[in-house]
Amino acid sequence: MRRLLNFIDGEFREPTSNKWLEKHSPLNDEVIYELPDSGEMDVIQAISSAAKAFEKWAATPAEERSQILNRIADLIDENIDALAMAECEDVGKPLSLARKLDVPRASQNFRFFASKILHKVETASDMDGQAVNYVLRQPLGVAGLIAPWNLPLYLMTWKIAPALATGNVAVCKPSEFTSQSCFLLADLMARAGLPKGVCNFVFGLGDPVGRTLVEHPGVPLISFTGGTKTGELVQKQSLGHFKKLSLELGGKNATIVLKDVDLKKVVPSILRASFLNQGEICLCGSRILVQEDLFEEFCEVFAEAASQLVVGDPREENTFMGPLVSKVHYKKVKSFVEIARKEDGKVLTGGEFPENLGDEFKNGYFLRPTVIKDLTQCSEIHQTEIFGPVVTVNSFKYLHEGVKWANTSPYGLSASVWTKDLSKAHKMARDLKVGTVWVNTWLKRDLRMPFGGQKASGLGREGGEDSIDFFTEKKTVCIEF
Ligand code: TXE
Repeated sequence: MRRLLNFIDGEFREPTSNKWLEKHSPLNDEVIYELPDSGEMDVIQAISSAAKAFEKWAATPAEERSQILNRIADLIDENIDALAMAECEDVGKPLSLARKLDVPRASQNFRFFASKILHKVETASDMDGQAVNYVLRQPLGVAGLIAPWNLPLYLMTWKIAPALATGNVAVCKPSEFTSQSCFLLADLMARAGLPKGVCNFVFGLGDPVGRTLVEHPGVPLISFTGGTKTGELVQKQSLGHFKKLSLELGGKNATIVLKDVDLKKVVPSILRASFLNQGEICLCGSRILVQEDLFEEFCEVFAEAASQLVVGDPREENTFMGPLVSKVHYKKVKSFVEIARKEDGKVLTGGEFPENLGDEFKNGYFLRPTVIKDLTQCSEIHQTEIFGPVVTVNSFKYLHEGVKWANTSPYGLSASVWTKDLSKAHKMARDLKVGTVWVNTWLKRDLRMPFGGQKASGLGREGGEDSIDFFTEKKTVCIEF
C-alpha cells in the first residue's frame, strides 16, 4: 500500500508512532493510500526543526527568498499533471478544474508574494528636525499553517507563500482527507533549493496534530482555514500565548438576482457559483434570492440547467461535478436534503445518487446538483453551512428586503449581486454584511485585495498588504538628531 510520509527538517519521515490512517477514494470508497497518523512528538520535531532554521532564513536577502519562491512556482507549473491528479483523487474534484484553478493558483500564490517582497516601502517621519522615525517590518518565527480539504493546494500555498516570503518558517498541517498534493509539494520545495527546516509538513488528524501546533508556545502565529466550529476550537486552544490568529471559516453566501437580468446570460455563471467543486467552496452561493417578478421563470430555467450538469468520473474532461470528499461528508449533505423535505421544501431537481454512473462508481460519494425552493427564511437549511451541491431559491420584492434576507445569517463571507443597474449594485454592496461582494461575476480574485469574512465566517484578512501585515511585526525606531 502506498504510504505518504511527513516532511521534517528536509527529509521524509515515518510517524514516530508508526501508526497510519487510510485514505478512501471518493470515487469508489476503496483505500488508495495511507498517511501518517502523526502525534505530538512529530509536531514538536517539526517545530524545533523550523525554529532552528528561522534565524538564517529570516536573514536571507529578500532577492534570494524571492528567487527560491519563483523556482517553487516553476516546479509547480512543470508538475501540474501529478498535482492536479492528486487533488482530483483526494477531493473528488474534476481534473479539469484542478488544472484550470487549483494548481495555477498555487504557483500564482508563490509568484505574487515572491514579487511583492521586492517592492516593499516602509513609513518614516521627521519630527521638525529633532528626530526621525522609521518602521521596520520583521518576521515572527514559526508559522502554524492549517488548511481544509476542499482546495488543499490552493489554500495551503496561500499561507505558505507570504509566510516564507516575509522570512518566517512554517509547520504545515493539511487536512487528513487530502494529503497528497502537499506531500508532492514538499518534494518540489526541496528541489527548488528551500533550505531544510524552513517548511515542514506533518500529516494526521486535527487533534492531535493541529491542536499541538496551535497550543505550542513556540508558534507565535496561526493561519487557519476550515469550519467555523473548528475555528472556535482553534481560538480557544491558542489562548494564553497572545498568538496572531487569522481564521478563514465557513460561509452561507447569498446570490442576489434582480429582475432586470438577462437569464440566458447569468444562469451559467450562477450555476458555477452554486455547484463548482461540488459546492465544496466556502464562497459558493448556496442561498439564491430572486426578485419576485422573475422568480418562477428563474426557478424553471435554473433547475433545468442544474439537471443537465454532468456528474461523474472527475477524470473525464466533460465532467462538471465529481463525488463529495468523504462518506461522512456525503451522508451529512444528504441529511440536509431530507431535512429540507421535512420542512416542506420543494426539491426542484437533484438530491439523489446519479442513475447512470456505472458499476465502478456504485460505492462513490456522488450526489446530483440539488435545488430546493419554498423554505422559510428561518429554516435550518438557510442558517447552516451545508458545503455541498445543495442550493435554495427564495423570492423578495424590494431591494432592501433582498439585502435584509442576505444579511440574516450567522455567516458573513461573501455575496454576489446580478443586475444591469450598477447604481443599485453599489448601494447593495455597501449594505451587505460580508467580506467580499461580487457584481455580475463570482470567484474573480485579485491577490492584491484583502480576503476574509466577518461574523461566523472568520477573523482577519489575508491577501496583498494584509498578508504582509499578518506575517510580520512592525517596529518603530525613533532616532534623535
Ligand atoms: O474543515 P475542518 P474541513 C471551511 C468550509 C467548511 C470547512 C471544510 O466552509 O466549513 O472549511 O473543511 C484541522 N486544532 N472553509 O472540513 O474540519 C483539520 O485537520 C487544529 C472556509 O477540512 O474545520 C483540517 O486540517 N486544527 C474557507 C483543518 O483543521 C484542527 C475556505 C480544517 O478542518 C483541529 C475553505 C483542532 N482541534 C473551507 N481539528 C474560507 N473561509 O476561506 C481539525 N483541525
